[in-house]
Amino acid sequence: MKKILCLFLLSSGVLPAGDLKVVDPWIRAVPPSSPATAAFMTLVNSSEHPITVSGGTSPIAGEVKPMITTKKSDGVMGMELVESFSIPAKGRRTLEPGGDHFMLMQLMEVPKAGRTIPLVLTTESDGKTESVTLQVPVR
Ligand SMILES: [Cu+2]
Repeated sequence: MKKILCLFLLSSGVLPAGDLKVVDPWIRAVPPSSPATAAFMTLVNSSEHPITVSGGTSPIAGEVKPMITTKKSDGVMGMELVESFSIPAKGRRTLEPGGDHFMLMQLMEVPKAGRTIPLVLTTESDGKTESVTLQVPVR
């Protein structure tokens, strides 16, 4: 049954809605002078294929990119842009403060606590590109 479903999805050319679930997304409120902020969430892949998320778009930011947090040998924390986040088949990936996140750069508007910000993520699975639109609370 699962094999038949998978073949059907392959031929349809569309990543079905619901394959990538986004749990508890939020954007960090920042002071007005801040050039960037971060979005956190848990990405849950309910499909039989790995899903990658290469970033996205938001009306408040010039760029939305996946970033990881790094720690140098001297203990200094830093951040590094990565090509994408991958979520294994039937797996999940948690983006949280001090770890992975989406960086919202070149802020055109400062996200204030209590607001809700649209965020569109670009996903790829099995060679097909899709987008997932989120309404993300700021806190
Ligand atoms: Cu960052």
